[in-house]
Amino acid sequence: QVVAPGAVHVPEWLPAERRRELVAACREWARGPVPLRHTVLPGGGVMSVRTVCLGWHWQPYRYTRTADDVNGARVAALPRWLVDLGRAAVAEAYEDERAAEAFTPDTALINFYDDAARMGMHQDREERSGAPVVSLSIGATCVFRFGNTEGRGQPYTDVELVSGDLFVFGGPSRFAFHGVPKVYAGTADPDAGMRAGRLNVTLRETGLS
Ligand code: MD5
Ligand code: FE
Repeated sequence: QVVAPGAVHVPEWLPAERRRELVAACREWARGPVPLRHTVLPGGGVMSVRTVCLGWHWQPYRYTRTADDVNGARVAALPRWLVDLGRAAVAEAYEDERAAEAFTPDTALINFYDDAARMGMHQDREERSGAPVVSLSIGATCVFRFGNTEGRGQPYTDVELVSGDLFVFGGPSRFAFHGVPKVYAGTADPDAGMRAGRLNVTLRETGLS
């Protein structure tokens, strides 16, 4: 389950009940105060995933408190229970209670993929923190492409992520290129309340105040 130094995959970590809770919460956050939307890139491209944020609002390529690229509203707060879930995730992946206690996420990016959505290879570089990123996947199975820190191409490792999987990216893996080249249709997770598509929740420290 250690894919690379600092990159740890824990298959089916979230039990069905926690998956259901998270899906229900994401449905509420998707309604507002900032609605789930396709992010528009500076070059005019539109991302195929739909995103909603908590704590801080991610836009290419910075974090803001208000969604001035959507409706101007301030994003919802990151709830304490999600911070605790993130700490439990770090404890599980790294088997390191100190690293878990030190993890203080202040934002969540929630991405919804329909069966046709993809995410191109990119680095997450907007954060001003060396803290790990916690990634939770629910719903349809996808191919997650975990690359290197030099560029978008080879070498990379393709990992299938299924509903309930946890992935933690820290240390030397924190700034690796990564993407989601494929979501498998027909792999929904009705036990989690997902009839179609994939939900990914990432917990991060922005290092901003
Ligand atoms: C996803 N989201 O499945 C992924 C999970 C994003 C994004 O990529 O930017 O919203 S987060 C995967 C991730 C985060 C930080 C570092 C690394 C992977 N990595 O080093 O591979 O929707
Ligand atoms: Fe990313």
